Amino acid sequence: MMKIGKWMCGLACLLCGQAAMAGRVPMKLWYDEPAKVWMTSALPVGNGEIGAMFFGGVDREQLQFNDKTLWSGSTTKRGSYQNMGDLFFDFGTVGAYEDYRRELSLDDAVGSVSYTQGGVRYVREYFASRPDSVIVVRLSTPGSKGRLDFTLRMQDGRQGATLVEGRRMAVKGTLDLLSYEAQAELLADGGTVEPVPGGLKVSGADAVTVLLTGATNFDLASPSYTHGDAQAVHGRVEARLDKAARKSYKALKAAHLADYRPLFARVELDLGAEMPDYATDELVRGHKDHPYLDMLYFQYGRYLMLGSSRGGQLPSNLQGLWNNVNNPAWECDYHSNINVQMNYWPAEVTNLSECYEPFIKYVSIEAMKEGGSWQQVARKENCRGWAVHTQNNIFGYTDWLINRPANAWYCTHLWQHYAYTLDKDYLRTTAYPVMKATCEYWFDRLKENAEGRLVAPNEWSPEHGPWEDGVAYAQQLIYALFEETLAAAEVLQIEDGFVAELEGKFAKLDNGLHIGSWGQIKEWTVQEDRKGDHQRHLSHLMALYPCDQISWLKDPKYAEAAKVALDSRGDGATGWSRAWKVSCWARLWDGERAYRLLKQAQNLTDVTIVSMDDNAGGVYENLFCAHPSFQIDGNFGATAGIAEMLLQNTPRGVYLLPALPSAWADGHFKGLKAKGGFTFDVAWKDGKIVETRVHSAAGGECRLYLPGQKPLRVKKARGGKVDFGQDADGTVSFRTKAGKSYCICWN
Ligand code: FUC
Repeated sequence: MMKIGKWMCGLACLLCGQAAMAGRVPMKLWYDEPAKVWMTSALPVGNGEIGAMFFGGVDREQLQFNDKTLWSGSTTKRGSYQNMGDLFFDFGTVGAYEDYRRELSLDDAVGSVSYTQGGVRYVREYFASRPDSVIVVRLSTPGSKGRLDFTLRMQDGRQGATLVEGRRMAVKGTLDLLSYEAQAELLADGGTVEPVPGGLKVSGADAVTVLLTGATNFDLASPSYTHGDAQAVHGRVEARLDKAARKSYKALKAAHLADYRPLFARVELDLGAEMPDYATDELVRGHKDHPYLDMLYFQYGRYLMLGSSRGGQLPSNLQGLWNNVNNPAWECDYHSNINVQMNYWPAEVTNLSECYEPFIKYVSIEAMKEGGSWQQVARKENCRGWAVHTQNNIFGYTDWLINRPANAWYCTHLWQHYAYTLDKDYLRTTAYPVMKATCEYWFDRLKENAEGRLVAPNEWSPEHGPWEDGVAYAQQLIYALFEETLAAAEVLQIEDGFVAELEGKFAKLDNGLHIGSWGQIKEWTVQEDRKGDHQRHLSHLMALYPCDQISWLKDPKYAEAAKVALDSRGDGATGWSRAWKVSCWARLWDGERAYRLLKQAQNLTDVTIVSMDDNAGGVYENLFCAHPSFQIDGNFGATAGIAEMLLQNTPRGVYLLPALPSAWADGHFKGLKAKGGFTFDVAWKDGKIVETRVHSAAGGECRLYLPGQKPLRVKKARGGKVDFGQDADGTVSFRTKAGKSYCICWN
């Protein structure tokens, strides 16, 4: 009660336009010992394009780092995502230490390590700055002077030589197509710095700042996939370091916080829990039901998205951008049959629309590249438009099984970005041309079946079963593509031959919803679905989530059949699959089941090799999702799933708390987004909404689906009654003005 009351005061402040940061529960991962294993316990920082993992070792610190564009391979060779390199800090202090703490603050995107050794308090901070394009490490000894002694070495990820010049170190090299370079600069306050083989030795310093950055000459938009040569990369890296080195540590950190904090703070989730006293590994191991874990896991997905998907032209890959080896699982690539898509499920709803941009660029640039490899895949099948296979590198190379419906799936993402932002220029210039080209691919590819319905020939259901005509996966995705492209044409007021053809084809399209012999949504047309088939992909339930053709508010018999099919898949599975099931159960408004799946998704594991075992998925100590091995899709999928439990876009309007489990009886969220440019703040008590505030970015009618919950009044944020209507089915609607906020009152 206390917490809700406090928030409602906060709400009043919010309504006056002031940020209600005070009282926010800190979002932190923390541990009382150094990390031992990169995958399971080191902690990530990232600025969206470059990132690092820190271990927090006392005798030796390792900072492994990445640039998202560093790939071997080419337009004709798969290659793989690479480790860029490591920084090693050797302190040479083998001895006891105490009061050790290793932390990652999600609120600030700052990592820290502190401990006491030999009577000296050692403190380190780590962050990846977007404004300055550098990773920063600060070492200090508060209260002591001249006590920092260590050797810093830089190691190339491919065993290349390390160049040391002055206070700077560099590694560089070439891969199949790309040139890369990374540089680090050491800035010491006091003491001495001298070169040693492969590094720099610091003696008696008061504090040290290390700046690190890296780049390649990758350019997605260029036909050669490169821009400039090794010298140009060198110039770029050097310029970044020169600029950053002119700033004080304080100024670098201030710029980082000013950039990051407002983005992260857009969304708050409070499930009625304070930050517990347990270290994060202990929290997952022994106190998994503590709601703080859900708050943290939710926000971790947002943190990881900001860290791996800002700027540039590449989406986050299978590990976001964090990878310490040169032969990662599945090349740490772009898988088109669930993984890269799941990475973007939380983007709009959790208010990180700008993080969508790299994915949108990747899809729109590759799809529209004249004669590019995605177009060639389509031409080989005598189709216009474009298509991809399952595995994709960053140079347009696409292989393993063809996954034609992925083109429609990617387009649903292009549409999502519009549906939330209502950015018509983006829709006209970027999304619509790709959506149109994709429809044309399917115009050329679809065929009529015996019933006169249009079906996709010879399709699959990833990654099992036969190839057949008209499987649910393909039909449901093409349905979404056609429906959304028609909606886009309407928004853009396009009425031409293409739109007329699309209308005709949409009317004849098989929608992929067929109910089978045991009451399930059928996965295939000919082959019988096996009850109890626990295959991890839920490809026949695309229409339930992430698409929306299936809803209790449309034709409930399909929602019932989806429930039967989902239930048959079971609760086990790999990391991302469990996360997907959270969203699916949320869409079916079964909060307890969604919660159960979320708890399964948080099973602690230390398995670091690839496993397809139903029982192996979960999380590591560092809360990276374990497929296993580490796959970040499950992190993003779980964040989206938690959001889906709290807010849903339905055919009758925004449904607040549609799948609230009893474990989250009291709480509030702030800043979740719904389609149409609406942002919601909601507080609830005993499972019932007590306060709602909605901000309208674009104006228009705000529609809420609130079965059984009649609001007393709707008012403008600064007072003033607003007329609203409520239908018998629970739909509340009122008109909004762009830029204005409204309160919906329940008591
Ligand atoms: C898909 C999945 C696997 C794995 C791989 C990276 O092929 O079926 O489980 O996630 O992507």
